[in-house]
Amino acid sequence: MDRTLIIIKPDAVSRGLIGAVISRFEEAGGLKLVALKMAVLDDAVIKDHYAHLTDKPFFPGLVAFMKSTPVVLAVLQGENAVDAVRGMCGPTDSKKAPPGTIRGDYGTDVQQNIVHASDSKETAEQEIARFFSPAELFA
Ligand code: DAT
Ligand code: MG
Repeated sequence: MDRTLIIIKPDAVSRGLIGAVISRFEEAGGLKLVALKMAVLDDAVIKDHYAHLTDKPFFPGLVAFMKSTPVVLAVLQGENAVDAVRGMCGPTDSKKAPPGTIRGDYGTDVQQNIVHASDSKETAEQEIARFFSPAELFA
């Protein structure tokens, strides 16, 4: 069983899509929610989370977007959860994401793409630890 972190981003939160996004993951075979909360992210945690992007020209806009509303943080567990969830999200750019993927069905563009999902098992464990204490994770 793998675990992966998702963040339901401000575009989805402000458009009332939290339930729709969570339903997609719950309805996909084997994925179980094992942690869930809302939070407003601060600059420091966004910088840690997107450390691979801090030198990109779009980074200041990404930070402003990610803290523009509360987000939903969740941990999903299931067989091959990291790859299964990434596949369900679709590619980063919503305009290139096929219908049937979450980004393809709900996303607007490359920034407003509804959902973050961890990209490897190692990243997932780091990201889960960034946002959840052990007591907030359920078996
Ligand atoms: P992903 O979210 O698919 O893992 P990533 O890690 O490369 O993609 O980028 C993280 C986020 O940064 C992405 O969801 C939205 C933003 N981003 C990436 N490339 C961008 C670009 N060219 N313009 C604006 N925002 C971008
Ligand atoms: Mg990424």
